Amino acid sequence: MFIDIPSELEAALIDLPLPTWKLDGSFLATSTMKRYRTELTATPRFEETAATLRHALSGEGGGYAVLRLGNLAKALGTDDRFLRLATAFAAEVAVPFSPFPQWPLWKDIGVKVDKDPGKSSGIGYNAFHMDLVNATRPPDYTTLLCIRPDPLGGGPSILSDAHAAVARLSKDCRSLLAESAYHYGTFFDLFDVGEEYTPFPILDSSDPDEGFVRFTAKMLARSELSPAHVEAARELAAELVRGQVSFTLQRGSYLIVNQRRFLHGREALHDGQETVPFADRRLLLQLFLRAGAGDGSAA
Ligand SMILES: O=C(O)CCC(=O)C(=O)O
Ligand SMILES: [Fe+2]
Repeated sequence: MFIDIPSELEAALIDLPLPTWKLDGSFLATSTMKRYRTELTATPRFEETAATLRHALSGEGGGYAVLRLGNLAKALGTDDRFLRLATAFAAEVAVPFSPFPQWPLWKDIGVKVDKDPGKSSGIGYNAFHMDLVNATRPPDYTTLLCIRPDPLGGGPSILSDAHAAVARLSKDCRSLLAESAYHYGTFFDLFDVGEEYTPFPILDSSDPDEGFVRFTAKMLARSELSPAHVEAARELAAELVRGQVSFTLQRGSYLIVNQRRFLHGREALHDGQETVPFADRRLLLQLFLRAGAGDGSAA
């Protein structure tokens, strides 16, 4: 699931004149998508790299990929030109968009020592979850671009095949997970992710293999649930951990997760974050993607 950029493609990408992107509402504009695609298609070995990426995300057994853009980050730095390249790769998978009106396309995930340690930008264990779990139409893909890893060496990403974890549960447990008995978090001011969904079922019986496993292990500590539903959710959380893979994102690594297949999270950052100046702490940029009609994963 790790994808290296062939060196001749890397060389061409360094010089690629990608223009600043335009938005159409909360989505990347079609004109930008077309322009980026035209530029990329003219580079050597691009089509096969994009095909490998799409296959890793949607092929049999797939569901996530890490595109290694570290050499490009080294050559270009990690500001605008690099972000345009990452956006162009993302646009080969689905349509980039921002559900948060206060954020442009990419959202910073820095490190805040005072925040709830188990939440986004906290320093602790960020348990298995899908992003925007309580929206009726969560983003089809969530993506994380590593600008700076934890300088103290912590914070590996964790990923787990959600449907494989569900398949290992008992029938009784799965029945409980299919009940509309779960809820998590707040919901306001979000674009293009549907309505607030509360309470929701974790398993959507309409499409057992490709539907979302609408889960966040964060609900175990933060939402009031009945004892039977808590127990079922705990069993799912344990199976996700049993099946997990983990790896540390390096500078320039771009993690793309198909939210219909895999759930994600992150191990704790290394102790001592308060001794690291804010500007040196781990920094990711997050971008969401919406699958279009006709590619087999439309919402
Ligand atoms: O910090 C990470 O690696 C993951 C963050 C995350 O999953 C989130 O903010 O939704
Ligand atoms: Fe997340």
